[in-house]
Amino acid sequence: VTGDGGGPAEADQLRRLAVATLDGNWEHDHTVPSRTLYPHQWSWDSAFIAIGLAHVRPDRAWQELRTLFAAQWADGRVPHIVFNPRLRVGAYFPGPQFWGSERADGAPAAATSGIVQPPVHALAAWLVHRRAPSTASRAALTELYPALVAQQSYLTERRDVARGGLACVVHPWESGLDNSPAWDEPMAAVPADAAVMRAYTRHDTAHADAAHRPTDLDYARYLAMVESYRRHDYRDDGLADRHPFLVECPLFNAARGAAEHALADIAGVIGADPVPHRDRARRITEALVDRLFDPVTGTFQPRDVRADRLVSARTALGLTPLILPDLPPRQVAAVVTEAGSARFGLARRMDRPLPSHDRTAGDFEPLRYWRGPSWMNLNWLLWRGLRTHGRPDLAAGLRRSMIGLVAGAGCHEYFHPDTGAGLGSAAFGWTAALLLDALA
Ligand code: 2M8
Repeated sequence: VTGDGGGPAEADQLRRLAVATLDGNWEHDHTVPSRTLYPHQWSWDSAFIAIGLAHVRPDRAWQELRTLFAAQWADGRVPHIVFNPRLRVGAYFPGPQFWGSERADGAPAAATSGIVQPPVHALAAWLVHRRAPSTASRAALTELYPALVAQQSYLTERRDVARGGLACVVHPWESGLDNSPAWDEPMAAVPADAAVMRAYTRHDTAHADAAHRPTDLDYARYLAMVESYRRHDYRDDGLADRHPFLVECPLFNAARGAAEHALADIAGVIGADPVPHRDRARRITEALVDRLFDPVTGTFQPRDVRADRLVSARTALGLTPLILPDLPPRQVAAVVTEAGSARFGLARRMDRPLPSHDRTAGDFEPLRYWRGPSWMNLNWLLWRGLRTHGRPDLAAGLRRSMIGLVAGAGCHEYFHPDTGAGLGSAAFGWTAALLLDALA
């Protein structure tokens, strides 16, 4: 699992596998993360997928983003799932009936969820353009720019519950790392009973081993959090008084900051003003350092806003602020130290894949989803951060490890953090897409 894709012939073979995976998951005007587990369009998956499509099908990369933003809500939120109306009821749980987005003000015509995911889309749009600049890509940037700005405004104006400059996630699904140990402490305050799940049929455990997925108790809490938000038609006023889960996530806010940097770059190309974006980016980075960096542990940790304290788990989320180009040197050094520690094992020659959770922790679970396995998107974010902050040596080590994962197991959704064995879906969109980016 530590190979580098071998020679050009092996790299070509991997590229073909990645392209075939993306082709297989292409559905009319978007890409599904997986045909079995996730048959609709997911928000941050589409951003990562666009980054990969830019290398082979730039037209599809732009279509991917356009289709997603066509389902943007009037308040600027970009829903985490856009449901495909052609699929049978029950193709995914919880489906459109559970979310009931049609009853909320400002929801689009398409059925969607009511929550969001990390805003990595402006960065994706910028990278797609940079990969293949053309008249068409400039037109696409011009078209997407107001929507990307509205996405950011929503998060800044409606989700900064603590008024400290950071956006809250109202559900672990919004973080993208559903059952990360980072959410155990804040989730413990969400009342739920695993027996609730007897009233529902989970779809995920029909396609993946239940031991590799969140538990029924996790799901009962996930549904309780959706119900709490849905009861108020997904409005954000008064969240502090009524919502059981409010957390400032380092990855989510690092993505917000990186988005402002990308919007400044985009503004430069389309003749808009980059300055407000650079200012906002600076304020987000300052707030991130101020509110989420723990000088004692030397890492970034989520803040549970209801309890007003940092969560204690040290997960890979803490490494992701490295994507911010203006992260101060002290925090850059701290993140690189944390990544290179026995917890995560980043090295010029990696002997094991990058885990999603501290591998020295008692609750590290090598097979269970976001509680240990290696994920291509977290690898990619750290890889990008290392290049941004002048660590090409470590970036090269991580890149070899990423390529080695797919060379050893295929385009799996996640990988065993010791053996590199493939887990979850065997034909996963962002794994294929980000591999193409790593191979470029
Ligand atoms: C996973 O999340 C969904 C809920 O949104 C699920 O478990 O059903 C996460 O890995 C998330 O990050 C990802 O976007 C989604 C689709 O790949 O699957």
